[in-house]
Amino acid sequence: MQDWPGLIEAYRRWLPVSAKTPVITLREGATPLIPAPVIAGEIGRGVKVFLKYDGLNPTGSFKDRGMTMAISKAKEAGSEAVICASTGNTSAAAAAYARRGGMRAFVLIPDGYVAQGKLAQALLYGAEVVAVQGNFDAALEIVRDVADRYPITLVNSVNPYRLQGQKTAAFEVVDALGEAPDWLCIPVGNAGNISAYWMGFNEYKQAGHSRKLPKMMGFQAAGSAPLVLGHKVEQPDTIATAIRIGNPVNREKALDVRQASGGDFMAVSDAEIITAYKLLGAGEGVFCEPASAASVAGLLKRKHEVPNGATVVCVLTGNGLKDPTTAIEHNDAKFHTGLAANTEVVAKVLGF
Ligand code: AN7
Repeated sequence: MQDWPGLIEAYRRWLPVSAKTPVITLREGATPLIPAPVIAGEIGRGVKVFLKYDGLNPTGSFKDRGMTMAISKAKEAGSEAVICASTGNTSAAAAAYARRGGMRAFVLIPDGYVAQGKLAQALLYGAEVVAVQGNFDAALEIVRDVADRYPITLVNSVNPYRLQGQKTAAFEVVDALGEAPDWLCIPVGNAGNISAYWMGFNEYKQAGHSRKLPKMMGFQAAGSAPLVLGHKVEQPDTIATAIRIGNPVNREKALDVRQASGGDFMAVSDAEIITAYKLLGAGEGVFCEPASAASVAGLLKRKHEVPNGATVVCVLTGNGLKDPTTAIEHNDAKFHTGLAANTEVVAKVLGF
């Protein structure tokens, strides 16, 4: 098998890069589309469900797709430093790609609301991390100001190159299925990814790679669902810290996507997110982070509306290892601790 070159090389003709662009890559992309028979079984009626497991990117989330583009273009423009606000995954990706490109990375995070693995990554990759006493939305305002005033490139999803890179996930889905799915279920925070997928599906259709476009089904956590409510949420709250966002920057784009695709936005509760998270783990053998499970929670909530025989793709945006704390607190496993290291004792507790 030929070595995968990373998504910029693989999809070069679809991306705003030239021979002069220094490609900063960790060979992101080419993530698996995994059949999900247990989830499909909950729906029945010949519905097929697939998981786009973007948690298998180099830093463990879909953010790598956007970051290889944003960082390569920042490097091309001569930038020496990048900055972002983040609920965790953007900071991990920005740090890894910026350092790989020999640039400084500054990241602002909401103090106390970033999953352990993500914080560990930002630190280990060599970012300069600032934890602020405020939520993601407050941190984003600050980094926008800083990027306006100083020679630092902003790499949040207001940076258009981010969405360019992220649209390649839609290409991969169509390449794998040979057609676009009927539904795409996706977690929504800042609404960059849903907008990027829609762009990708449209470009591929225009080029004749697919005949249809999916309905775009965006799911937000009930405690931070500004797109469902139709207004900002001042104090967003959810166990899915990745999507703890009250004022999405790509709001207008996302509303257009909903309309143009005939899709919908809906809120899922933390309890529904955790149910889907556990089903993915113990039912399908797929470990994603809580925010990602919102896509499956949403699909199960809307299962009666899925047409018979339809193909559904749920996007699993981040790896479960990002947030071990939630996994350890929320599972239905039998966990026997403190036992003597003795075969009889162990066999007995296992029920033999
Ligand atoms: C796992 O890292 O906003 O709707 O700062 O980490 O494109 O914002 C993360 C978002 C879904 C939402 N799933 O995507 C950040 C950040 C996971 C995420 C989303 C995020 P968008």
